[in-house]
Amino acid sequence: MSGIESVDTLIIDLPTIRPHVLAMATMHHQSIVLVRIRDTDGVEGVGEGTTIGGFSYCEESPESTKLAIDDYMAATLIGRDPAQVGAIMADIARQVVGNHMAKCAVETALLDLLGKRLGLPVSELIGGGRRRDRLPVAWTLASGDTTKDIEEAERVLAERRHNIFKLKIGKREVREDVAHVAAIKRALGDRASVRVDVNQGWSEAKAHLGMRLLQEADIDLVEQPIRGKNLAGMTRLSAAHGIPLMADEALRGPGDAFAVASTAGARVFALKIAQAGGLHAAHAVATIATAAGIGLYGGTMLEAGVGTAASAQLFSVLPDLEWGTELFGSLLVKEDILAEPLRYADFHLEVPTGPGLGIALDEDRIEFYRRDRPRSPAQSIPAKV
Ligand code: MUC
Ligand code: MG
Repeated sequence: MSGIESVDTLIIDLPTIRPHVLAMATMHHQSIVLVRIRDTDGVEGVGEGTTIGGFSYCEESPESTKLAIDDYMAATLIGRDPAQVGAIMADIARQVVGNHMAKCAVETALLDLLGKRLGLPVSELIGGGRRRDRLPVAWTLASGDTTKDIEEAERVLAERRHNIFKLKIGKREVREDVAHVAAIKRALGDRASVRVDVNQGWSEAKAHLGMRLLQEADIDLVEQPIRGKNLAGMTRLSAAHGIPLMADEALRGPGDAFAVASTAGARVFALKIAQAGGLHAAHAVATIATAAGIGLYGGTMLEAGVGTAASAQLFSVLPDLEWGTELFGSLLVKEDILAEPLRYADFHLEVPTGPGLGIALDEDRIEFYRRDRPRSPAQSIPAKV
């Protein structure tokens, strides 16, 4: 039997193609935590733990993710049979509360390693196997400028890359934000689905106004308008408006999924492997949603290639993905760390078919973008948002 021999982590700061403006942060780069787990036969599995905007999205940051793996999870992994993914993750769960991004990175690496050993894609190891080879993929318009957003949407529509757009709002006054969204919807018309993500930026009163105005503007979906912890408010908003409310920050794993489903707090769930605590936890969230008649959307924490491939493997096995996915993180960074880029064509992402995650790493880019590489001040990427 081969055992796990080493666990290594790295923080990698990847500049974005443009500033990405969200209600709680403006991203100029994406910081990912790459985990590499190697067994005694020299087979390596990789995983990614990624959040958004340092500590501004949730209680985890790239630095805390790295620390959780190095100081609290690695010892549990060393010497274990890498095939026992469930048993290893259960032991980690007993020792570490929360830290979902770190758990996701570790579980992803174990599944990648196991898939490589067996010669099977991760999709064949979870949830009954693959049901689709390509996933519809949305793009987020978040330059902060209406004209630029319309130009960007027209460009990617013409390239047949995306025809679903998510707009990040919640920073400005409700009417100003809705005017921005409505202008984009008017420009795109029926050629695209337009949705918004408020990232918890509104009070309940603002959300009532916003949802009414967004419905009038023919917007298809409103993501996390108020705090994810305010389930009663989400239930009231969902009941009051025809436009569907999608839960995102409210869903930190199966327990939250059960709470939101049983209080009718959302009609759609954004499924995120990082937020749920891994692929199996995200699959459980999906099962709860399906049982409750809640639609599914394949969400992202804006992971780069490794996390995007892992999410794609999971989303490829789900019975129904009514709202498509937003697995575009790899396109938001100027350069990804994959040897071969993920393939986006005809409004879809192709799910990699090779063993494990079906990807290989570009070691030169990893060396170049790793945060701990010595560099001159002029070359440095700010470590914090
Ligand atoms: C979020 O809150 O959904 C997903 C797409 C995007 O632009 O931001 C993320 C995070
Ligand atoms: Mg969101």
